[in-house]
Parts: sequence; structure tokens; C-alpha cells
Amino acid sequence: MKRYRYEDIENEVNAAGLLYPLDVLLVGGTGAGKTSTLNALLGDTVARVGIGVEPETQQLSSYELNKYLRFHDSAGLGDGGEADHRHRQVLSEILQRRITVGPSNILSDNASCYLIDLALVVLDGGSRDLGTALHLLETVILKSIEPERVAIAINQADLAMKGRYWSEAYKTPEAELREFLDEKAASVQRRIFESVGVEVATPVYFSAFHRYNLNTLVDHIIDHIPAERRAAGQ
Ligand SMILES: Nc1nc2c(ncn2[C@@H]2O[C@H](COP(=O)(O)OP(=O)(O)OP(=O)(O)O)[C@@H](O)[C@H]2O)c(=O)[nH]1
Ligand SMILES: [Mg+2]
Repeated sequence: MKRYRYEDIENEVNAAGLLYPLDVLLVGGTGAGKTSTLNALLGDTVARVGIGVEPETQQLSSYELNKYLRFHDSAGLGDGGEADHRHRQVLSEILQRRITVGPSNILSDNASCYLIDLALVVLDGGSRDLGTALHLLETVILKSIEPERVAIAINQADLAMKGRYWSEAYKTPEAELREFLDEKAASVQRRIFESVGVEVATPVYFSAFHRYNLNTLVDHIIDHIPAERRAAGQ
């Protein structure tokens, strides 16, 4: 996926005068498939980039897809208890982490902005339970980042109907499953609005494992490229 719509991404980023690479944080329940999604997007070209120097901060795993897009893999939430509490704190900290734009940068104004440009929430399409993700959105993500910067994606599309109507031969959903997934996407959007009061773009669905609809996933990310940096003030 390294070169997919590369020029479009380049043009959008340059036209908006954004800092690049754009930084996308993957969040979601444990086992939703964040790491698998990254592996599917990056293929064999994983470039691991260590960032974050504060010793008290849990290190993020960061990977560049290309010059313009960088992904950050976070630990999943969902097991409850103390570890979850810690994960929430880490996610908040990441979403509020700042970078300072130095003089050598194209912007050269010493402005401070946030590291993460947008959050990609990965949901487990095989599960009916949205509770963890909704709670995470409400209590952590939307507390730190504007709703326009939150993209929702449903992974494991192949398992949405417990594996039924998934074509193993073609690695695509059959009509019944596609219809089910369209309805699921609409209902996720509705439920987010009902419980958090925020209108997000209709979620896309894909399968990291089967490399299904990865283009659509990247299209979704491109649709969320912000018009401005997340300025953090001085
Ligand atoms: N069938 C199917 N399995 C998938 C898909 N995506 C991920 N999986 C499987 O789901 C399991 C969990 O995937 P991970 O990528 O480790 O999930 P994660 O969100 O990174 O989980 P944490 O790191 O614990 O937060 C693995 O066994 C994957 O192989 C998919 O699209 N379809
Ligand atoms: Mg993972």
C-alpha cells in the first residue's frame, strides 16, 4: 500500500501546508486487529521509528508507510482492571503529546503542535460488543482530539456473520455479508451518535487478515486528512 494514492496524499498535505508525515494513532480493543492492520498496510516495508523520549512514557511503536503517513500502534484495551486504567492514561498522553516545530522545518515558526493528527479506531467486526470502543471514544479519545480527526474502521469483515457468506475463493464478502456489513457500519455510526453525540463519517469495513478492502481503508484515512495542524499553543 506504500504507493497507493501517493500523489493525492502528497497534494492534500502540501496544499494544506501540513507538517508531514501525518501521524495516525491506531486505537481499539485488544484483539480488534490494530497490529494486523498495520502489517497489512505496510506489507514487507515496515520501517520502525522510535519516538518519544520521556522515560516515564510507554514507548509507541511507530511505522512509516511512506513520506507522508506514519502510523502508531497502541496497546489494546478491554481486559479491564488496572492494566486498562494504565492504557487509558497512556492513550491520553499520546493524544496530548506535543512536538515543537524547529527552525529547520518547513514551517520554521517554532510553533508547538500535537504529534497525533488523527485517530483511527479499529473495531472487531466479528463482535457485537461495541461497549469498550464507545467507552474509549467517550472517556479518552474525544476528550483529547476533535471528532473530525477520528476515523472509524471495522476490521475482521470476514467474520461479521461468523464466517458465513465470506468467499474464501475470492477473499470478498458475498452479497448477504456485504449487506450485513453496510448495515453494521450504519448502526455503528448511529450508536456513536446516540451514546457520544458525535457524527462521525460512515465507518469502512475491511479484513486485515485477508487484505480485503485495504484501499477503502486508506481512502477513509485520506478523507480524514485535516485541513490544519493540531495547534497546541506555545
Ligand atoms: N479472521 C480474521 N482474523 C483477524 C483479522 N485481523 C486480525 N485477525 C486476528 O485477530 C487476532 C488479533 O489481532 P491483532 O492484530 O494482534 O490485534 P490487536 O488489536 O493488535 O490486539 P492488541 O495488540 O492486543 O491490542 C490475531 O489472531 C489476528 O490474526 C481479520 O481481518 N480476519
Ligand atoms: Mg497489537
